[in-house]
Amino acid sequence: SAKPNTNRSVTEKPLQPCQEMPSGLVGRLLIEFSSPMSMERVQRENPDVSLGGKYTPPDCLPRQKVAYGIYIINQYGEDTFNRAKLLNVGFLEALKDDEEYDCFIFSDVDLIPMDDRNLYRCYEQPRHFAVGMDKFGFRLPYAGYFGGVSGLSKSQFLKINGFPNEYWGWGGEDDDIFNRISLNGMKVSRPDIRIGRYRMIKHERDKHNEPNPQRFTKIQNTKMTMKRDGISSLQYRLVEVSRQPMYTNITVEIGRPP
Ligand code: BGN
Repeated sequence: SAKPNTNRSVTEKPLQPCQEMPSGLVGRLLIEFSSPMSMERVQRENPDVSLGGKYTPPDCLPRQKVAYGIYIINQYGEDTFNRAKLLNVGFLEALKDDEEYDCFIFSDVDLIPMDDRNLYRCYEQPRHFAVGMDKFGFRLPYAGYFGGVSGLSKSQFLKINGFPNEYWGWGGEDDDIFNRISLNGMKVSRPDIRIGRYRMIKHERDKHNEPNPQRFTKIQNTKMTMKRDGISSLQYRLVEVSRQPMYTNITVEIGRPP
């Protein structure tokens, strides 16, 4: 006597690829920081997110495997901040979790997107998402700006040897990344200025992130430095990996300026 077939993978219809533009987007979002947001509320409103901030659409087959997880990369200790090196760490640590990730979105922690049509996926060319930030009057501060939030596929990222590890303190590392992209024959792609809008969470001036006086000369030398300085030369020491309900918190020791 044949048992009823309870094996889901045999009985369920194969999932259809997800739509190019997901249904249920609302467009402009009301972003204001006057009422406090709690992690509990974020959790309650995102019940499909699992431990470590991982998510996969329940009803369709994703076309890309964006690091479908949220990783916060936290610099250990009190030495000078190094944004681009932390982003490199995020790339490698996410891949340690899942070697199938093929798209990486790199975001400053203080930027909140104001429109859900600004899709966090990868594009034919490296993507600059944060084209309209409130502090710049919702415009690009200059044509070659690549700061705030950006996204590269795994192959685009590897083509430019990742991001520079040698920008200590504020400024220039995003311009170096822009140079890497151009020097490798790629072009930055961007959303419409009406869609790529962001609000920055107000905060006091960061400690240990003074403007880097070397940045002006460093961005002149990307062509030479990018071959040796990047994901290929990245060195760091993992201090802690902590899986929270909505994100994975990674603390790393990345050294200090020479
Ligand atoms: C630029 C900085 C960027 C920064 C933007 C916006 C430099 C390099 C020497 C000119 N670049 O001037 O890193 O994201 O301003 O604040 O300082």
